[in-house]
Amino acid sequence: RYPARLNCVAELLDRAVAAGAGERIAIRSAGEQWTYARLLEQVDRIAHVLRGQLGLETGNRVLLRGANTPMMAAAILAVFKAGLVAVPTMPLLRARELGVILAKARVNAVLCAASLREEMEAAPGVPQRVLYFGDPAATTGLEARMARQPASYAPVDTAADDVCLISFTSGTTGVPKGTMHFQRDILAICDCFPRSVLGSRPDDVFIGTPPLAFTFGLGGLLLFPLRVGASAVLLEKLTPETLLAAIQQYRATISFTAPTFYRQMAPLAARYDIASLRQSVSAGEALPLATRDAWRQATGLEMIDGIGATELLHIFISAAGAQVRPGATGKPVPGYRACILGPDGKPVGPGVIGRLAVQGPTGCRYLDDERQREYVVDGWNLTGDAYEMDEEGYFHYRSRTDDMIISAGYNIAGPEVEEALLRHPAVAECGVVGRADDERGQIVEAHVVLKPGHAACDALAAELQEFVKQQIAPYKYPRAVRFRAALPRTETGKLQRFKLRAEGEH
Ligand code: 3SK
Repeated sequence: RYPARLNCVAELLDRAVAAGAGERIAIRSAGEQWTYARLLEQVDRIAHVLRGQLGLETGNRVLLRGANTPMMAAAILAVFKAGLVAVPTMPLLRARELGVILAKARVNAVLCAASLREEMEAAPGVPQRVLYFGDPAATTGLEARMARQPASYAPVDTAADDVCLISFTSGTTGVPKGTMHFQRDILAICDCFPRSVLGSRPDDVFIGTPPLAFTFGLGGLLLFPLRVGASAVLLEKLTPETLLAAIQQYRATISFTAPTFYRQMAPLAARYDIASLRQSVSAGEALPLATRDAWRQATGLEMIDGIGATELLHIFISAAGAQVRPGATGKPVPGYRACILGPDGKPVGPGVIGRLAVQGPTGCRYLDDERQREYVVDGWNLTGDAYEMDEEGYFHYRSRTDDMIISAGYNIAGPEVEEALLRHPAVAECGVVGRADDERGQIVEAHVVLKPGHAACDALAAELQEFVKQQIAPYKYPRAVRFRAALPRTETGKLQRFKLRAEGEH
């Protein structure tokens, strides 16, 4: 329960500094270190620029664009604190995609990293109020204006249910949707998963790859650390090698990244001293058992798997430590409830695959989008995932509901076939989809990226088919195997199966 009037940054930052945390490190990045006091001052100066100089009013929307840097973090927090609405965007978005967001969110102003200026300027419908940051030579940029502002700013007296964030998701279907979140939602995600599953502490050092523009990164790399007085490491353009090196360098204790990244880091981990790491959180995509095993063998760490959604802001089913059951995502995070619905919309019991339905302190509010009626039904959020609950109340991921392949009357979950393929030593990545077939309705089609040193050929395709048949029910084996150099993914790393399906139709 939160009070009716609430400003999330007053709770996360002003309160920490007032309580004496000013000299603690809030953010580390390449070549920079910001204390809580410095972060607060930067946030306050930006808030003055937004309200005083740009003349923005409560509820106005500010598009934010930048890599994971202290300035990007400060800009997001300043927007919240000033009673405005942050519309963070992925650094990789192109001008046309930015134009869609600018129009849909009716953006009033833009704060953008100077390094991303070109694409921003090329976007259709850019508002007049645009400021760039991160260019030390600029005399008219955000920093120059900040320098002329007072060093402190009183938080705007916002209501707990004032919208402060519109987070866009292109999801895995490619059509962007804006999800609106309240001031209180920002605190709610900090008080659920990190508190009850992660067990975050003031001495923690959070690190990882998700962009701050993705709510997985916003929570894990900014909000969660602030809530407990811990510190975050914000780094740009991480690779598996550089993330391992950064964990070593910053003595990071909690990592946030996607399963594919852990899979790529596992064989390299022995080259680095990452003994400081105590928790590794995997989300963004289903965690294959093979990846969990590889990471455990390489590091001794049992990963924390979690399912989250931009619509619900962060992770709502997960498990850590002794609660982990490999193969299951976990149980509803305390504060959330979940059940499985059958085709008639009624809850089904253990052992039956159905649609995952979730309720909790956060939930889906699409901005002006008809799909709201499909996502929230009778107060339950239908995430689009097919899950199964076991007798112990653990939730097991099966597939996205639209990724179920129906072949000759069999229901086949694409991720289960992917999981089997990933166990083959030649397979780096794969995506499995249904392909229309006259005889069987659909057949299972595997798109496979090979590890270096393995050549695509018919013999290897046949070997992979046989390999799958040895591990799971033979009717699930991929009747078609296509080798490719890379898989299509969203900016947040999710596999775009709709693109794999579309490719085969041409
Ligand atoms: O979209 C997701 O998969 C996700 C995972 C964890 C936290 C937040 C999100 C949006």
